[in-house]
Amino acid sequence: MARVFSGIQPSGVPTLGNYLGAIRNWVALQDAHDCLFCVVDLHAITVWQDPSGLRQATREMAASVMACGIDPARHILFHQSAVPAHAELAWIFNCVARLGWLNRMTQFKDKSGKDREAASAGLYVYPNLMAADILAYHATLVPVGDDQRQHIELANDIAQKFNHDYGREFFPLIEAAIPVTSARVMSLRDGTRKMSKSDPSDQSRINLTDDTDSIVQKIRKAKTDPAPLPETLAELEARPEARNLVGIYAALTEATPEDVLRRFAGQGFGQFKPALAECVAETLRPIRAETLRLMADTTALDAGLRAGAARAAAIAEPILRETQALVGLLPAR
Ligand code: AQP
Repeated sequence: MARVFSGIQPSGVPTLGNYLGAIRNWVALQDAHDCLFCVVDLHAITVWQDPSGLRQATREMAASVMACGIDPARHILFHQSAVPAHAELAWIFNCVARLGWLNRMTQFKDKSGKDREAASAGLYVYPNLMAADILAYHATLVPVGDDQRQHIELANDIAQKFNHDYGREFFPLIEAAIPVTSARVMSLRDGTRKMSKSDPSDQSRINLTDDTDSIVQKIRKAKTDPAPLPETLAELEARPEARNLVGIYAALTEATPEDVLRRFAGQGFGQFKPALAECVAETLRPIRAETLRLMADTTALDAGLRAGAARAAAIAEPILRETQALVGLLPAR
């Protein structure tokens, strides 16, 4: 059975984009796979995080993914920093990955922006840590959004180079599980930028913990245009905000954007937005309620994460020790 690894950064409250692009697919994978779900706090600190905010966000992320349907009894849910094998393997991968490979990573270019010199070294080597996250468990299936495809390719380059350099087929080939139906959800303020939990504007996103009033208000204020919805998808090409809202409705109702247009063609946003808001609110209502319930007992939440980490470490430790032996590092014990 393929082992699944997936991570999510506690860099804010999870958004509808994280849900439709990632968490919902994790839930679906649970039935047929052994899964590790990781709150990747070491990735989050590649950009500044307020320490108490990070603690809160780590718990909130764990609570949210459980509220979405991840089962920590059948699978493993933990926070990355509690399993030192991630950071230890990442160092070895820092020595395997080539600068030229990292220089091509578009996420670094996007996140470092114009002031690249001021970006952290951690942000630059982020893909090496991501490769370690996956390969520390010899996981072979990684459910991610389309934006992460390049990082999975890099992880495979690292694995192959390691296997070649040390003369053993030790790390397996990783496959990115990118669901065809998972639309990339874009910002509510700018249809050309992805919806992000770290966007400074709360109005740009739907948080999984937003209540119905906030959802209705955010969707009412979402940027659109005065034209009614067209009959074909091609006519939405130059209308990224409208395209995004149609895509969200389609993803939530498990329909195609074409189906949505067939239903709403000719109607303006005065009619479409309330229908969309209702659909989003319906989906998020039970998730929000369960997240709040879990967040009310942080002692239990922390204990659950630590127990998950112990189970994760039991898989990763032997793989790390073998990696170290292949590299020629003397055993610690
Ligand atoms: N807008 C999105 N649409 C579809 N999928 C998305 N994902 C993120 N945003 C969208 C998917 O969510 C998973 C976890 O993402 P992450 O938290 O590890 O990092 P990210 O992709 O950088 O997500 P954010 O919300 O934009 O975080 P910040 O603001 O910290 O950068 C990934 O599988 C991703 O594809």
